Amino acid sequence: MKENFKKNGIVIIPNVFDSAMLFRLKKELLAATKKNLSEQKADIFDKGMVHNCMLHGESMLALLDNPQIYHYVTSLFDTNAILYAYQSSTLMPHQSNYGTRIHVDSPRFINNYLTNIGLIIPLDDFTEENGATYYLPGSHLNEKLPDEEYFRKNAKRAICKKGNLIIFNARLVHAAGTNNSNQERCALTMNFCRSYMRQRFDFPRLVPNEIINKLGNNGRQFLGMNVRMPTSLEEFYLPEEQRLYKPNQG
Ligand SMILES: O=C(O)CCC(=O)C(=O)O
Repeated sequence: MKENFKKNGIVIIPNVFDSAMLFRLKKELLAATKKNLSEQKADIFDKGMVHNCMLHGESMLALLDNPQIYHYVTSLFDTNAILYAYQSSTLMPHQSNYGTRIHVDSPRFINNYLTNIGLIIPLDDFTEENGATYYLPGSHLNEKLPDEEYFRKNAKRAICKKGNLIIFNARLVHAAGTNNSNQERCALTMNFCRSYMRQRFDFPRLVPNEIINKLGNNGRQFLGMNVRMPTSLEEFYLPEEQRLYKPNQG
């Protein structure tokens, strides 16, 4: 698996999430999407996308503590990894979304060094018809992105079942498809970065304490709770067990 991940920039792990959990996740995501669509400004670039999914339901929050996610992120990437972003990538019937453009999820290219890792959690089967992700195997090894024609000709599809977990190097060139079916194609996406990088949102400040308190150690690590910066000398000199920037974070 590790070799495939290194060579192709992507692996698909079967049977990670059971149907009861998928049911709950999809219900929470659809409710959050509906609420979002009624509240979002009309002209934002990623309309329909739910950001910061940990705020929108117990099951989506609990994914931050999921032992399988922790296992794959820490073994394929970094034991001190933190969450860069946690959002949705749903394709409504007969629609595409912001992810449909050909893109990479990290603008930085450092030869032979992984800065971010991406997860796609399909909450519906990914099929050719409903917009399964396109990706170009091995493209994470190049700084330059291919042109549209080359990508479209050589891209593969991440055809897989709901409950599978798609893990990819954030430099892999990919694109969501277009959903040509009559049902929505729901998915959650997470992106993890190194512990010394900045997150897309300041999660330790953004997520209310009562939600953070529901997380275990792994979820707290992902949220960035071990690498918070002191805002005063008082916070800097806190006793070891209360330190905001914990030791040994890489
Ligand atoms: O929804 C998809 O198929 C792709 C998602 C995507 O492009 C992303 O996570 O960056």
